[in-house]
Amino acid sequence: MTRATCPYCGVGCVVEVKVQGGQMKSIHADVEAAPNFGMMCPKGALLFKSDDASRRLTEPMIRDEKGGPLRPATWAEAIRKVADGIKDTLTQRGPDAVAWYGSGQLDTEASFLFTKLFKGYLGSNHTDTNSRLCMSSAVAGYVRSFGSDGPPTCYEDMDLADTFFLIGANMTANHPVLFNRIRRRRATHEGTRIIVVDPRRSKTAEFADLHLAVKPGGDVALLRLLAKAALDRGDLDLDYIEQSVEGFAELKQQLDELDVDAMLDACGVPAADIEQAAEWMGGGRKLLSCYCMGTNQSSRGTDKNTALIDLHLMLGQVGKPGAGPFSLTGQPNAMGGREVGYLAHQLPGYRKVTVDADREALEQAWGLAEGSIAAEPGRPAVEMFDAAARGELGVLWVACTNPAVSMPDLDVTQHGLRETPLVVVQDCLKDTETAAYADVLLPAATWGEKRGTMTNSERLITRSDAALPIPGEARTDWKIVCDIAQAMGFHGFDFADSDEVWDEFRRLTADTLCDMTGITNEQLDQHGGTHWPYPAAAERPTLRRYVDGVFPTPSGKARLSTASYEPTAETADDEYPLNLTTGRVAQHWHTRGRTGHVPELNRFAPHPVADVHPSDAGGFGLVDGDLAWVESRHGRALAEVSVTTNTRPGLVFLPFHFGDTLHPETAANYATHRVVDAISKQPELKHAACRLVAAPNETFANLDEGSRNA
Ligand SMILES: Nc1nc2c(c(=O)[nH]1)N[C@H]1C(S)=C(S)[C@@H](COP(=O)(O)OP(=O)(O)OC[C@H]3O[C@@H](n4cnc5c(=O)[nH]c(N)nc54)[C@H](O)[C@@H]3O)O[C@H]1N2
Ligand SMILES: Nc1nc2c(c(=O)[nH]1)N[C@H]1C(S)=C(S)[C@@H](COP(=O)(O)OP(=O)(O)OC[C@H]3O[C@@H](n4cnc5c(=O)[nH]c(N)nc54)[C@H](O)[C@@H]3O)O[C@H]1N2
Ligand code: SF4
Ligand SMILES: [Mo]
Repeated sequence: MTRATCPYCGVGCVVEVKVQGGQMKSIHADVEAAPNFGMMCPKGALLFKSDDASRRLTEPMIRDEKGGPLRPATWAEAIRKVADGIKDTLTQRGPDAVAWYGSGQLDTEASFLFTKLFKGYLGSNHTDTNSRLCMSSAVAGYVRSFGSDGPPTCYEDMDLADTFFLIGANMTANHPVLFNRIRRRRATHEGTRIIVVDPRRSKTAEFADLHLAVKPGGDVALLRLLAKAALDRGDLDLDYIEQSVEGFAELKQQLDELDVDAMLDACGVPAADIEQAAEWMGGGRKLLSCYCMGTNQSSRGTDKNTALIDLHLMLGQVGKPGAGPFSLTGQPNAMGGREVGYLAHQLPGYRKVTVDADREALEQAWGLAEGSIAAEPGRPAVEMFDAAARGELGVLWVACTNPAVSMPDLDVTQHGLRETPLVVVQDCLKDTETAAYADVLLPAATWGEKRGTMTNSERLITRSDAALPIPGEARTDWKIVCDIAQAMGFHGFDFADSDEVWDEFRRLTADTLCDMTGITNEQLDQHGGTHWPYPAAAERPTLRRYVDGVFPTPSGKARLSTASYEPTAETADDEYPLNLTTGRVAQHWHTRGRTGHVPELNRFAPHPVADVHPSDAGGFGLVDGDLAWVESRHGRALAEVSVTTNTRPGLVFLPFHFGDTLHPETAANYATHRVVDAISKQPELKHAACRLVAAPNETFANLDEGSRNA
């Protein structure tokens, strides 16, 4: 038996892998072990069937000319090509032409070393990741309200809350083990209430005591109405506000002057339902809010986050058992990536590139000359690909992510990949949509084959071990970074193993807000996991943050915002009368690298299905089961139509899992757009104006298998 952290969602389930005859035979979870205590979802339980040897990239490959064929290469040749390409680009075009696009699925060790190489040694802050499409509004929200990233809450709060406010999160599909925990609480604690805010009647909404079918993008209007109701009901915790919160007078004035009718119209939720929700959220009941992409993937993502945190601060529901604003992480190590500072504005240990002392601390620790780290933030993901499309990049190194499916507005993204002279793709599969653009393919070891560390949604750090040998010539991600850094002549990358990398990173967190100096390799091997903060001098890890009501802001108080409702970037009009939202189904993980090859999962979702309300389908001449193009101003995506009242009139829901390897023009992201939140730079993947066009001559090869969104 080998212990590993599930490579899928941010719940971070710890599982036991059983190997027999050189193959994975089964996956179990230990009932005693945190964080999942014996629970798993079908995706996790079927992991042992998810490795498709025929698709594995087991040797480096090189394309000698753009668009030409790939050929096998030795590591020496591939490393040389990447190292020389970076060196030449730096000399000829400077550090702004060198970029890395990574992933919240890399382990902490690899994410840390990519950050160290690019920001420290190459002088390029152009490192960003798919977390920009995922968690950056949550980061911006926490920083704006609390002065620091990182959730205040932990999973134990789900065993203690009275009211769950799930906004923009379809937890039955996407954080299933946590949703089970919430349901267990309701089953065993009388009076527990679950409120779900989602424009769709998702499976999660079906379990709710109250479903608020908010208009797409209407969350800030709803949250302000809830704050006003709390104020009017006398539910505010004035002592807490007095001691721990600033900005109350301004927000109160905003609420006093709130145009209630306009806000009711903007959110589309009946006033009586808002009153009911306010009653269940107030009265001193322990309130736990869980939120995810419905709040983050918005041109108002930071405002949505802070308006929610404002509500918690005014109700005094922060830093108490069973209470708090809990941002659910999507990927298994997106939290760890934030800790190592892999986003374009960050540095390891929750430091920032713009802070002199932060840069100096790392330059000293790494033995680099003063000024080695650039003081300007790099380009966030969408800008990075925009720059690529303008021909401004010489090297783009993509690791552990499939942007040719997952980035918004794919035409621009794919153009950027074509325009960049040296595209390096580091993946465990050879035939991803992004690999089609690679000039060098670097074969990576994947889950189950390597040792490494991850941090889940509740700041719990766990360690995975290798159950199987690494196939062929593949190497671990952290080792590939070291090999290339060393080929460029850099010292500081001569680690004997991944434990040494962890030790270097851990020490760099000393005296920072995410201090992990107490979390040694030995400890990670003994325990199921350990929360941070955990300074070496502390007796135990910190389960909940801000319990003393003191926040890492200049005044020590949390900050209320005056965020106000603004519509989505695109709104429906005569030409494009519908609103497209995109998201996930329970069976698939992102671009289906694994789940697309597990028959038990794929059978239920073999191709994209667009949920369309009956009042909309007829107008476009469509009936259930038809194929149609979901068309926007940016492009179109093919899907099977499911006519269902689970979506609001005017709203089309399309999963983004399917890329061109399934069928040309199926990716939802051909139809999404590139507008980002002004603060977090997260793209608005949840809203684009669209229309439907019947596609009677199209077919999916596997149409007979049938499927319906979960
Ligand atoms: N099965 C599965 N699980 C996953 C993943 C996966 O690919 N598959 N991916 C993981 C990752 S990386 C992430 S980030 C998470 C994402 O987890 P979630 O955020 O739960 O997933 P989504 O389906 O993207 O979006 C959630 C909901 O937001 C709703 N929504 C759309 N617009 C709005 C709006 O304006 N307001 C509100 N309140 N809601 C809106 C959608 O209808 C949808 O039901 O899941 C993780 N878990
Ligand atoms: N329209 C729309 N678009 C979206 C979203 C949405 O809701 N709507 N959600 C966004 C969000 S939240 C996210 S997180 C992204 C996810 O989007 P991506 O990150 O593009 O999706 P994945 O399919 O998880 O890509 C991971 C890649 O890493 C490879 N891989 C697996 N293990 C390893 C490993 O150990 N090492 C290396 N080097 N490679 C490995 C896999 O084969 C796969 O190619 O999509 C975003 N895009
Ligand atoms: S809930 Fe998430 S972490 Fe747990 S088994 Fe399922 S996919 Fe894996
Ligand atoms: Mo995500």
